[in-house]
Amino acid sequence: MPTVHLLDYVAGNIRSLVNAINQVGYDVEWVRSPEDVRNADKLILPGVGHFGHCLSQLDKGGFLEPIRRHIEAGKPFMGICVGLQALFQGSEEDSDVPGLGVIPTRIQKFNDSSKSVPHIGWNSAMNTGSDTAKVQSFYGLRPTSKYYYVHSYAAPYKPGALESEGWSVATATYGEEEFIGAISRGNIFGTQFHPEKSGLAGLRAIRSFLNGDQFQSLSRDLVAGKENGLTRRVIACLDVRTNDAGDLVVTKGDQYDVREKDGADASGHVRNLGKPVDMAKKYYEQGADEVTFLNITSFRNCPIADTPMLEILRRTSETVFVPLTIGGGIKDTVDTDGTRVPALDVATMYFKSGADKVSVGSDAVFAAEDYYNAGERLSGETAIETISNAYGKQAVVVSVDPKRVYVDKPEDTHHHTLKTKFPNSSGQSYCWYQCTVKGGRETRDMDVRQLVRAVEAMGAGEILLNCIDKDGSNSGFDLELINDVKAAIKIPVIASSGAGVPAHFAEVFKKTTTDAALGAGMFHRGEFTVTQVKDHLQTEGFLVRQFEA
Ligand code: 1PR
Repeated sequence: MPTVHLLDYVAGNIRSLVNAINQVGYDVEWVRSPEDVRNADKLILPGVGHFGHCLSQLDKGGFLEPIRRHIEAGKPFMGICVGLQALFQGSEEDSDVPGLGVIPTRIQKFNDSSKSVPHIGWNSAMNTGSDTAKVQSFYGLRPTSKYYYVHSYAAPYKPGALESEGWSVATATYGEEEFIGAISRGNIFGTQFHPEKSGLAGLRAIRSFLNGDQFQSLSRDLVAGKENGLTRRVIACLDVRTNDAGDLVVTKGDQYDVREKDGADASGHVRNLGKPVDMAKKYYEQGADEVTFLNITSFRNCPIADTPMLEILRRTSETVFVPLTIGGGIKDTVDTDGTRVPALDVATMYFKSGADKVSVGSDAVFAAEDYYNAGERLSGETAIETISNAYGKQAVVVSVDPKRVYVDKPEDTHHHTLKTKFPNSSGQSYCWYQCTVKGGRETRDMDVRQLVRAVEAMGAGEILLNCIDKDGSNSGFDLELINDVKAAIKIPVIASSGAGVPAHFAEVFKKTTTDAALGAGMFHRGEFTVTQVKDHLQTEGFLVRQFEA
């Protein structure tokens, strides 16, 4: 197999990139020293997290000069995400640390006054020349394709400026901001998106770069119907646990109770809806924009390094090229031999096995309690902070499991209430959302707004907003809860719990400003496919990404 050199200079999820490179027929040779860069023919510089941290690490390792020389020598170079940003002069994220300066402008933060930041999801990489009669694309990028982005900083696009210097540019638009999604000149290719997480469209970009296939003319039908912008993100969630026979299965509860209690099988057994790896692949091929695994029991009886979820991630990431999130048990832990394993190390094992994000549940509630008890001071030691600092905030999701608590009037509780359109059977029409831990088994004296604000301050990048009352109900999302949480924070929110039909997805995108929506039971029971949800959203006028075969 031909090879490509890969520079893994910060801890990151490199596994999915390696899988993607293998998938398109190349082997990876690791760059361990500056000397390896000098010997490289094709070089890929991936990057996640903080610009300043990445660039200083490269500098400290003595890599910057060899990279510069590699580029100047005209050898193929590809930068991904912060690897692309490294090509610029510098970044607002850390103005003390210079970039390589190959592109004479600076990276800036997205404006978060009117939209969620980070920008997470599937957006365009649309060649800026694509309106002309003959459309020339670079490295297999197509105006009709969508690519997976996750970042808070980007290079703003100024029409014509870089093109006049010989650069080919493809852009994406987020809110009112148009920014550089991909760029190329001569031997250089950079993508702000993650091609390794962008399905077949991303694999095509990697393959084109590795094969040296820089320019292609596109037929008009590949350009027709193009629409720049972020698509509505649809996520498939798999709750995974061991059943009574000891097998790892995808299950699904009603209000978090996963045992059969009625119908033909009223056995009280754990519901078995299928095998995790097979189901993840099925949803990927139906067009799921992300797949989330929640380990809803923590397999405490085996060493952490042998946790079955690690194997599930390894196998899934070989064939599923969209972001994978793993939740359940992300916290400081004591291993079976008594060794203390910090949450960061637990997360690292998952990242190395193919996860792109970890989802913190119960531990986030405990950390938020400590945060308020300390007068809203950060300790720097929580799972959220340590993982976010090491891997970037985009890698940390907080999964929230709230439950409605009804009261007669707001003064009856010190928690934030809302007036609901759905009073309870006693006629109470105010409610607050109480946080729970341990899969909803224990309630805490904290409301959902307190929790999301605290975890945003700690560096969480996204909220997975479940609702125990709605879980498994097929009655639609809790729109009141979603709007209430969205109003409290800037980071993206994934609406979860209650989806029963495709119209529920259209409803949540119409009536709330949620950034993404997640379904579980309706997909697992085979009632609807992800494709049907996307088709419905498209009919309703929403921009979606369809699976590219
Ligand atoms: O506390 O960090 O170990 O994390 C445990 C994780 O497992 C949390 O994310 C928690 O939400 C989840 N969890 C724990 N117990 C259950 C359970 O069901 N017994 N599942 C559970 C949570 C909720 C959603 C579900 C949606 C959509 N599952 O993920 O998929 O409600 O369902 P629907 O579309 O069918 O209505 P920690």
